[in-house]
Amino acid sequence: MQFVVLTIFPAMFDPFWAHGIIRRAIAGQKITAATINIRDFARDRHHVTDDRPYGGGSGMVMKPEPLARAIRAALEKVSSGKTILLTPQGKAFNQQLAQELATLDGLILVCGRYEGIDERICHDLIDYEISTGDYVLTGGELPAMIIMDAVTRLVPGVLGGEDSAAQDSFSNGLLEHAHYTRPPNFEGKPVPEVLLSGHHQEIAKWRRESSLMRTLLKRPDLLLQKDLRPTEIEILQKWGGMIQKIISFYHREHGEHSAENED
Ligand code: 4FM
Repeated sequence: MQFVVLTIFPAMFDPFWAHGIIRRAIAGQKITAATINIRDFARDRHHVTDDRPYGGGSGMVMKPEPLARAIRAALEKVSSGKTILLTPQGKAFNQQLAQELATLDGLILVCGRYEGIDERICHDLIDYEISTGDYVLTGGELPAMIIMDAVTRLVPGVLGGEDSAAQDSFSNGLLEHAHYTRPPNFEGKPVPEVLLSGHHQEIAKWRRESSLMRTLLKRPDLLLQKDLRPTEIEILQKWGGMIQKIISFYHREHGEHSAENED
């Protein structure tokens, strides 16, 4: 995977390239990482990249000519690269989109600044408009790092175990199971016993249930979207039955027809 970032603040990316799994992926030649300074493609004396908006109003707009030249320079560098503009108006970024992007050979990430970029850039020179979330930042640089981070760990050979990315949250439509490490008792809270038992089958079963339970409690929307497996339906039915029992017990204790003292 080849990443090229277009930005007026290339130095923001130096610490990003220099740490952790991203650094290792570059060292191991699983990815390449480069920045292009949009300012270098401005041809006036002061290398200006912004201008006042037509129609008036406050704030500045990113000029089209330097940006267009920078994108064309990036396209020459990256064979079969796709261009991405980071913008709140884009398609919502998620794990599925990360997986799609990870299959491509090169990504050119275009980071705007100021109040926006000239609309005419988008039509011919941008393949994807992507948003990392419903909030407004001062530029596309942080979203570009988010995309590269999520995509890099999906590039074959970047993560240690071949199946580490396949076992992620979201790749199966569920959140990850709970994790524990030593000590066996931390501030009065013990590690679930089954995890200390060494029974691999029981541990796998516990993790599947933990995963489903966490998703139900924290992100029920994910369960509504997911094509559930028969074993998952079985577990949900078991819990549903348990909840029904608790409610029935409550009604028996309080008397089903005593509407005068409800709740
Ligand atoms: C984008 C500022 C373009 C100026 C931004 C320009 C964002 C997001 C975001 C800010 N990008 N997801 N949310 N960008 O806020 O992707 Cl010209």
